[in-house]
Parts: sequence; C-alpha cells; structure tokens
Amino acid sequence: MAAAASGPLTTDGLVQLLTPEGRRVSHPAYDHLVAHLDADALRAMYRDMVIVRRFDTEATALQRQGELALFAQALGQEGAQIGSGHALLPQDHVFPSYREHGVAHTRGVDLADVLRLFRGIDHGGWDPVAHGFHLYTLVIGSHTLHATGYAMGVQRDGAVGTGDPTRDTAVVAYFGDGATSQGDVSEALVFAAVNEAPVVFFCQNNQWAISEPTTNQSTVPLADRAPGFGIPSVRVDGNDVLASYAVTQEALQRARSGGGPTFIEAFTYRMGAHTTSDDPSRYRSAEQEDYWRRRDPIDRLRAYLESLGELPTSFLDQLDAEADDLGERIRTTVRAMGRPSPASMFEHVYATPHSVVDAERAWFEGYESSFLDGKHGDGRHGEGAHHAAGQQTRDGSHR
Ligand SMILES: Cc1ncc(C[n+]2csc(CCOP(=O)(O)OP(=O)(O)O)c2C)c(N)n1
Ligand SMILES: [Mg+2]
Repeated sequence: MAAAASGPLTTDGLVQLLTPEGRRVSHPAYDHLVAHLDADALRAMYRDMVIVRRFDTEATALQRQGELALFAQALGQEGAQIGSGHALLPQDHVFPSYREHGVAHTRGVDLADVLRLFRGIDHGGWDPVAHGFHLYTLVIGSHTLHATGYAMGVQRDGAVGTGDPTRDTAVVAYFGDGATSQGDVSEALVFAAVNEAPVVFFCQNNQWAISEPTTNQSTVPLADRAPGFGIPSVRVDGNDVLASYAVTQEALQRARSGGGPTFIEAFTYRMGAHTTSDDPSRYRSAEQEDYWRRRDPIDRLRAYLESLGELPTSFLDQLDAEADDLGERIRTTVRAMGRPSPASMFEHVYATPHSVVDAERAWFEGYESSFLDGKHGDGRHGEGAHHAAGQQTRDGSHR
C-alpha cells in the first residue's frame, strides 16, 4: 500500500526521528529537543507504551465479558500519546477527548479509574485538578473551546512568559481528525490565535472518523489549515514516540513562554476499532490494517533500544510482570466497582449549591422512596415492587 502523494493522507513533511525499522534519523530542527533523553528516559517511554497497550487489551476483554458498557481503544496511538505526554510538566493542563488513555497514564491517573466512565458508574473517574487532566469529553471538538478558555485564564493569572519554569503553564487539547470538521474547533482556533492563548492543539489523525475517511473531511493536510487562522503548525509521524515528544516539547515551550498556540497533527493509525460497538472490517481494508501493523509504534522504539543494546532481558521480564499485575488489578478492580446511588447524578453539576438542582434532587429522592422494596437508592426495583399509590409525577403529585 503506497503512501498518498498529496492531500490529507500524504506522509510528506512529517517530522520523523525514528524510521519504522527503528533507525534514528537526524532532523536539524528537532534533534536538540531529544538530545537529553538517555536510555532510562527512552525505556520509560517504552514501559508506558507497553503498559497502556496491556490496559487497552484488558479493557476490551472486559467489555466483551459484559463488565463495561463500551470501550474506546487507543491501540496504535501509543507513540503520539506517550511521546506528547512525556513532554508535559506538572502544572500543564490537558483537555482530552475519550481515548487519551496513554496521556492519562502519564498524568498519573490510575488506568482502572478511566474505566469508571466506560462501566457507566461515573461521569468522570478522577480529579482533573489533581492530575492536570480534565475529564473525558465525548462531544466531539467541544473541549477545544474549554481548553482555549482555560488557557486564556492561565494567561490572566500571569502564569505565562514569566521565565519561571515551575510557573509558566501550557494547556493541551487532544482531538481527532474528524473533530477538525466541527465548528467548535474553528472557533477555538480563532480565539486562541487572536488572544495568543498558551494552548497546543494536538490532533491525532488516525485517518478515520468512525467510517468517514479523512479524505471526506479535507482536501489538504489538516495541519495546513492552522496557518490560515494565524497559528503555526507541524505534521509529525505519530507512530514515532521520539518525534511526537520533540514537536510537543517545542509547542509547549512556545505556549509557556508567551509565544501563543500551535497546531500539531500527529499522523497515525488506530489498529483497534472506533469503539467496541464498531466493526471496522465494514469500511477498512485488511491491506491497510497490515500496512499500519508493520508501523507499530512500540516495535519501533523496541528496535531502536535493541540496536543501542539498551533493552536487557531483565528489564523486559520485569515489564512483563508489571503488565500482568496491571491486567490482574484492572480485572479485579473493575469487577468490584459498586453501583453508584442514582441521586449522585445531581452532584458536581455546579460547583456551588443551585436551587433548581436541589429541587430536582428532592423530587427524585421522593420518587425513589415511593418504592416499597426497601431498595431505594440502588437503582434496582423488582417487578411489582412499585407503590400501590401509583407513580409520582415530576411535580410531586400522584397519578
Ligand atoms: C458533536 C458530536 N457529533 C457526533 C458525535 C458522534 N461521534 C462520536 S466519535 C465520532 C468520530 C470522531 O472522529 P475523530 O474526531 O477522528 O476521533 P477518533 O474517534 O477517530 O479518535 C463521532 C462522529 C459526537 N460524539 N459528538
Ligand atoms: Mg479519527
């Protein structure tokens, strides 16, 4: 399968530091950004990619066993996610979409907690402030606006361009190729550009928006759109963890120092389905899948580390054990996750008490307690357990 010569799928102009065979190639503009990465740092990236892939496999299996309502794989996107995640500083803030499991891992989010959302027991699963990692957003592209607004807030807090490396902050929005067709993303680019907001737009172009190919969304590489908004952009080989790290490092430094936004297009391919509800064999060719399987981001870094003699068996054995432990922990943790109280849906709607939400909660609690089976609050009402007085209506009366 030949790479496209032009258009949105061209591989021309992609920043690459590791070839698919794992050979280090020089790039004059980006070499200096990875020069400090020693073998330990590269092994740390390798470890994270392997761990996140194991998580992906376990979560997919758990969905098949009926333990999760849905799962969105990141399989094949580990290079883009771990590379960019390793470039972040603790004070940076990330707005992910719904499959940034690799980035979540680099932000210290427990991967088991990511599954709370996919099990349908939580609106989020982690504390966004504690991790500098916002909750997953399923409304395509909407969080690029939130990220831009947050970045403008960071600017007004005076946390940009101070020269203090522990204070200057960047914001990153992760989204897909399909999201670039949403109006919200264009609006975010406008606001980010004119306000010189410290935000990085990180687009993972896996070449598909469910069954819609990128060729149905654009006639030019997605990164080419950003300069029209006044935002510098770069295309990177997203299956190259080193190059992903380097371009993100450059963009983050620009944002933190007051240089404004950057648009990164990480050209990649998700080997997994869109979600566990999808069957990509209906629209993707086996030939295309094979082509990209041979460009696996994990194999690439592995080959490079092996060529350096920096991937000892002891490390690989330990990593295998670590991945097995994670798999076991994910399985037991997810199965033990309790059912939330239905009334908890009213929590965290607003940061402060709100009279409308309070009234709705009161009505709902009254409705729940109108059941006679004593199981009020757990969301499970046996057949025929309903109060003989009939169903209570929303205004509290009975009918
Ligand atoms: C505003 C909005 N429109 C439609 C959808 C349905 N939807 C869910 S995922 C998806 C495709 C997204 O593709 P892309 O942005 O490329 O991200 P990917 O899933 O490939 O990572 C669509 C259309 C949605 N969630 N939100
Ligand atoms: Mg996509």
